[in-house]
Amino acid sequence: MRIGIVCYPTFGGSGVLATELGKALADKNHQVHFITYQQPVRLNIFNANIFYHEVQVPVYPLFDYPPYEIALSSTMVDVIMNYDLDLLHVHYAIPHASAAFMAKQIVFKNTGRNVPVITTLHGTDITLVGRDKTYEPVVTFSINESDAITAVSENLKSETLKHFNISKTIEVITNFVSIERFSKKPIDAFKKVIAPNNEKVFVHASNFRKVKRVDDVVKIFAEVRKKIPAKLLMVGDGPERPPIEEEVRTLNLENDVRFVGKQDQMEEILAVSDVFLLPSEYESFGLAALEAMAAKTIVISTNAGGLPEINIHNQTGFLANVGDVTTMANDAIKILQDDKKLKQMKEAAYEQACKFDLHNIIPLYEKLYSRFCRMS
Ligand code: GMT
Repeated sequence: MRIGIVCYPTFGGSGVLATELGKALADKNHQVHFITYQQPVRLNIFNANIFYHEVQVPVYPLFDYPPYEIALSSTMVDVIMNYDLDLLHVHYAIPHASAAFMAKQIVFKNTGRNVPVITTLHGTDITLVGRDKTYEPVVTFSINESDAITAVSENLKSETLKHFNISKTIEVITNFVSIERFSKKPIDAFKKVIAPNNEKVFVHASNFRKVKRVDDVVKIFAEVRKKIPAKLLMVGDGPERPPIEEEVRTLNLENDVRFVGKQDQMEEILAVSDVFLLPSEYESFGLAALEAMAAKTIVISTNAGGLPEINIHNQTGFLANVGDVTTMANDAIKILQDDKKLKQMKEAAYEQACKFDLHNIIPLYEKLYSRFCRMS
């Protein structure tokens, strides 16, 4: 099939997932056309089946806010017509679903062809931004106008139905991980650099927004560090990073906490890690946690949103209420003092991640697409 994929090209989970989906589809001989304003970060390979179309947004002195959505719709129209796309799959509703609706109308008017649009809901497009009254009517309309709607977890499906007036079925197709990529053997030299005295390694990876409660990561680590020699790697970047760096200095933890910025080789970092911390206020799914589990790193997270659908309490890691840093720290201390149980949990985390291997999930998308296949 010839599939158009629209996503945010940044390090965010929806863009990562959409890019990995496109790469996996290309490996299965589908022709995949990425339509974004920048090369997606994980689109770092050459594959003859992958095309990248950059959305150009011309500036004009009149525009305080250049109309990105119009430029995006126009690029979609151009790619659909010139590459004869079979369907458009848009990730993150805002503004991709409404831009796709507009493109679909234009193509229909010009050619009489009804190009199917599939919208995948990812998280804050529903739970935070999308519910704001400045966006809600357009989000509701464009979700309902999609030919198919998918959500990345059962929790996100129910949140969508709770907060929006949705007249169509929402199908759950969970996020996935490449087990092959993330189950790398730890590189000893790398481990030595991070934890020269064989300290336990904690990792947190996110876009450092408020919803991630990054300050709780530091609070948990500070408690653990009082009892256990440990290091914390903070991966990623975002608005909360400067105050958190300040907090780390105030707590005199700067020798044990390293901010390593955005990283392409997450699998190498995760391979030498013991515990992934994700104390978020909300996660529709928690793709970063799933990648950690695939690398045999246990997850200590909140029980918010879709996290309990991947992280099983006392098996693959631990769950606690949002803000309960004491429980999260105590769980970490306990498990790190019990090497046998830690090893068992790491294996269980890996086994759980295998259920979400891309080879299990990609066929679900292909099956969905095939429902909209043209007969000719
Ligand atoms: O919704 C967001 O906050 C952005 C989005 C992203 O682009 O990073 O993250 C969401 O989608 C990911 C991929 O499906 C999920 O793994 C994240 O849990 C989800 N984030 C939230 O729900 C906060």
